[in-house]
Amino acid sequence: MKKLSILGSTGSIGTQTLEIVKNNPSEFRVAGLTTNNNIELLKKQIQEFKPIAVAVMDEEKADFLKGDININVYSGIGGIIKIAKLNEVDTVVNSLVGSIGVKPTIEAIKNKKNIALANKETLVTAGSIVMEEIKKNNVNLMPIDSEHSAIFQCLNGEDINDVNKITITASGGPFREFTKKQMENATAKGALKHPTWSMGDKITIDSATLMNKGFEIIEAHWLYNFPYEKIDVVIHPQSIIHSIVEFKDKSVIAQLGNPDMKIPIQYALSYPKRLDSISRKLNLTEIKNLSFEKPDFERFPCLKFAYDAGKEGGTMPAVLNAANEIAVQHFLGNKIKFLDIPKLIGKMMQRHKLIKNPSLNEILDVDKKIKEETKKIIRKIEY
Ligand code: MN3
Repeated sequence: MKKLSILGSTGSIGTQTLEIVKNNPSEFRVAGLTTNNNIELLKKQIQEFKPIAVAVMDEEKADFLKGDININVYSGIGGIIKIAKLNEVDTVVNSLVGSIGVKPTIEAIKNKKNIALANKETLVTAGSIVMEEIKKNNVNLMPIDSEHSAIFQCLNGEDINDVNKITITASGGPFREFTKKQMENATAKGALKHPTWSMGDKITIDSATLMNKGFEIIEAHWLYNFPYEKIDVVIHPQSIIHSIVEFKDKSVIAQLGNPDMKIPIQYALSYPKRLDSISRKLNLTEIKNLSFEKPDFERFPCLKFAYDAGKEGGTMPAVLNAANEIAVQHFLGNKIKFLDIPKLIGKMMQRHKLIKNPSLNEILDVDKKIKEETKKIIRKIEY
C-alpha cells in the first residue's frame, strides 16, 4: 500500500488524485493534504480520507481550521514542506501551482520520498538540481502530465540513445485559429474555454498562449535527459495522441487515450503496476479524424521563448516562468491584455543577466526579483 501526501489537494489534479485513491482503497492511503485557502473543501477531504496531518498556506485560514478539527494543522510554506516530509509518507503528489512548488519537491526528495509530479515549475526552474537530487537519493520521479506520461510509456524498456526525436502534442488551446488581431481583444473568459482539457485557471491560460507547451519542452528535456534540438511540438487539436517517440530505425511509438487526467495520474501512482480504471474507454471509430499542424511561433511567441530559455539554461527558465506567472495572474484579473503576456516575458528575458549554474537559492532569488519587476512594469501599463 502506498502512503501519499497530496500537495494542493483541493485543486483540479488534487481532487482527481483523491478520486483515484477512493476507487483503489487497497492500493493507496492518504497521510497528508494541503490547500492554499480552500478550507471548506479540505475539511470534507479530512473527514473522508482521514489524513494524519494537513497544511494550509493561508495562516489565518489555518488558525480557523485548527479550532474545528483534532489533527495537526500546519501553515505557510513551512507547513507544506512538513506535509511533504511526513515520516509515514512514501510518495508525494505535488500538484501545487506556481514556483511555490519547487522547495517542497526538493525537500521531499531529500527525505527519500518518491515524487508524482504535476507542478511544472519544479523542473522548469530547477531541473538540473532536482534531477541531481533524484539520482543522489535513489527515488522515483513520475510525471503526472499527460504528455510526459505518454513519453514515459513510449520509452518503457527502451534505450534513450536509440531515440531520434520526441514529439510533444498540443491541443493548440482556445485561440488556435485566432489571428493576431483577434488575440489583441481576447478576454480571460474566452481564454478559459479550453476545447479539450478541463484544468485549473493558470494552466488554461498557459494553454492559450502555448506557454504550457513551452514548459513541457523544458520538463521533457530534464526528465529524459534529451536535447532541445530533438524535442518537437505538433498541434493535434483532438488531444487523443498524448505524445510520440521516434526511434533511430524510424519506428514511431505513440500513446493514446481520451483527454482525461485521471489516466496519467493513476499511472504515476500505480507504476510499475497497472490498475483498473473508472475512466471512459477510447473508442477510435467515434473520432472522425486525427489531425496535425505545425505550431506557429509568430502567433505564439511564448513557445519560442521557452525554447530560447531552455537552451540558454541557468536562471533563464526561472525568468520565463516568473514573468509568465505574474503576467497570467494580471490577465486573469483583467489588468492587462492577452498580448501583454508575451511582451512582458520577452522584456524580462532580454534584460536578465544570466547565472550559468545557479544554486537553488539563486534560482528562488531570481524568481522573487523577476516577479517584483514584472509587477512594477504592469503598474505602468495598467488601464
Ligand atoms: Mn500537459
